[in-house]
Order: sequence, then structure tokens, then C-alpha cells
Amino acid sequence: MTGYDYIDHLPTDFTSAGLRADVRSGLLIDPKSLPPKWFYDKTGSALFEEITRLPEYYPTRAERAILEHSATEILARSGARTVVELGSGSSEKTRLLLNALPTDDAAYVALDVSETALRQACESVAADYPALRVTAVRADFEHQLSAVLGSGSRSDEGSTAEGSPAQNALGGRPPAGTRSVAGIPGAGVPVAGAPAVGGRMLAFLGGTIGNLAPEQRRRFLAEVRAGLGAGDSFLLGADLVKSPTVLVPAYDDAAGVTAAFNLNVLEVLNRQLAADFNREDFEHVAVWDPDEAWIEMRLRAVRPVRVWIADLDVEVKLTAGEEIRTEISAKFTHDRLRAEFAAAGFSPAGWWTDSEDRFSLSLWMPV
Ligand code: AVJ
Repeated sequence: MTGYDYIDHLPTDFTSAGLRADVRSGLLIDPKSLPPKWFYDKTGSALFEEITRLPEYYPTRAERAILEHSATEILARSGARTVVELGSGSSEKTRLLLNALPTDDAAYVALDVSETALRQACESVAADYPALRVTAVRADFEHQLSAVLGSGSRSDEGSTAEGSPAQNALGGRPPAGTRSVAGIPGAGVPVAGAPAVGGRMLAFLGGTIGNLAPEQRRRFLAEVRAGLGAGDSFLLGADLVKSPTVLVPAYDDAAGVTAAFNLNVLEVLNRQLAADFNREDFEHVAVWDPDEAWIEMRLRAVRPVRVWIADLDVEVKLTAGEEIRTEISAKFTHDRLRAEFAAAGFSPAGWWTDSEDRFSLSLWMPV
């Protein structure tokens, strides 16, 4: 196997249409907010990679330590031959999971919204794991999971409507001759990302689940559950509740990288929507909300601000001190995760933390 297959599930106007809708529903009402997914343009993705190396930002290192220690055990418990990763980004930590896959007849499917990130990651994974079947799927995991996973396990094959390419991306074997040429989008062509035997382990690493508000999270877990069948499993990386003296600096580092990451979203709006935000008008704020158990990142106007968003033909006004919420990053306890997964129809199959109990990996099976 050389190269990788590429499937694009996103409409071509995904970015512009989604960003416009989010700006309308987030900045034209009070209190103001923007979803965190717009952080990750080229600059934002590079700044995030820099964040993961900061002394204050422990989650990436803690998660990597768990994977280094326990990836083999996790894979053995899951019984998976296919790893499907949601929000794969650079796929860097994922390699620790891939190392633990069987060397024959195994597959890796990476899902991300960024074509650049997907292609870079899958190209290098395919080069370093020549026996692995690698598929890149450009999709929004919050809204397109059922299209990507199909509904239920592959043992449902034949009993469910799997005729449409959109439903067949990862589930079953493709009709002969329908594999796309490696690296070339195979216009609507079903591509088998999964081998015929062995379960699929859906991996959602990094603590990104913390970006979802409780109701969003509930819907997400329900969709994951609906997409998994017998033999499949879900591996979650989740950051744990701890002292604000550790949490707050992780989101407000001394070098100001997180501040630059937060402020960069204004440049995204300037470029994508022809807005005229001036980043000097805002300061980075990170606060711990103990009732919600989440970190909130905000951009606070340091003076009265008027911004013209040309593409939307609207003006946004902020008073001095007014804040735009740009991210929530929820932190969890073992009990909380167990309760939410039980409510979504999962049973626990494993729990691993780093030596300082800062971060968790947990494995769940559909009931
Ligand atoms: C990529 C969502 C896991 O919430 O810790 C890092 C993003 N924001 N610093 C997180 C982030 C500020 C990160 N996630």
C-alpha cells in the first residue's frame, strides 16, 4: 500500500458559509461569542503546535505519556484493526496508537476539516507505515459522523441502506474497482478505509471534547454511539479537573503564545470576511469557571470598538471592557464521564491517566 485515499465530505463553501453564520449568530447578539473552530487557519494551527510545547500547557505531554505507556494495552482491549481519528490535525500522537496496530490488514482513517493538515499528516503516515491502509476524510466530525461511519457496525451490512457513497466511506468493502487513486479525490466514490475483519476504534484525542458545550457534547456522543456497532469502540482523551493555579496558566502562558492564538481569530475574520478588527483593541483573557468546570477564553475590548465587517455589511460595536467568548475548554472527572457515557449508551472498557492524574484516556464500548 503506498499513498493514501482522499475523500472530501465538505461542501466547497463550508468555511465561508459556516463562518458567516457563526459570526452572525455570535457577534450580532449579546453576550458575544465565536466557536473555537475558527482559530485553526495556517497561523492558528502553527500557534497551537507552539502551545503544545509550552511549559504551562501540560495536556499534550500528559496524553503522550499515557499513550507511550499504554497504547498496546488500549489497542488490545479495543480489539481494533482500524483506527478512525476525529480531528486528526498533525496525527503526531496517533503514531503511538498506530504502532500498536497489527502489522497486517490494518487501517488508519483520519478526519479533519483542514485539507492541508490531512494531506500532510496522511502522506507522512502512509510513508512511515507502508503496510497500513490510510484514508483521509475531510469532514466536520460534529455534523457528518453518520455519513462517515455509516449507521452501526459493518455486521449490519446489507440490512441498512449503504448504497450511497456518503454512507459507505468507512463501513464496508467497496465494489470492485471503486478505490480512488491514492491522493486524488475520487469524486463521490466509496472508498474502503477499513479492513474486512476487526473492529474500528474511533479516537478523539487531545481533550478537544472540552470545546463542546454540554448539550453539544450530548448530541455528539449520541451520534458517535449511533455510528458504532458490536466490536467497535471509542477512545477519548479528556483533560481532568484540577487546581486553577495549574489550569489558568495553561491557557494564559507567560510567553503570550495563547494570547497570540486567541487574537489570531480576529485576523481570520479580517481575511475571510473583509473585517477591520484591530488586535491592539483587544486583550486575551482566560478564566476558570468552577461551576461549569471549564476554562473560558475571551477577547476583551480595551476601549470602545467599532468594527466594520464588509462581507456581511454590518457594524459590530463593543463597549470598553466588553468580552467575546472564543472558547470553552471543559475539564472532567471520571464520574462525570462515566455518567455521560452511560447516558449515551456506552459501557466503560478502560481508564488510563498520567502519573500526576492530569489527563485521561478512556475506552468505551457500545452497550
Ligand atoms: C485543542 C481544544 C484541546 O482546549 O486545550 C489550547 C485548544 N486553547 N490553548 C484546549 C487550546 C487554548 C485546546 N484543544
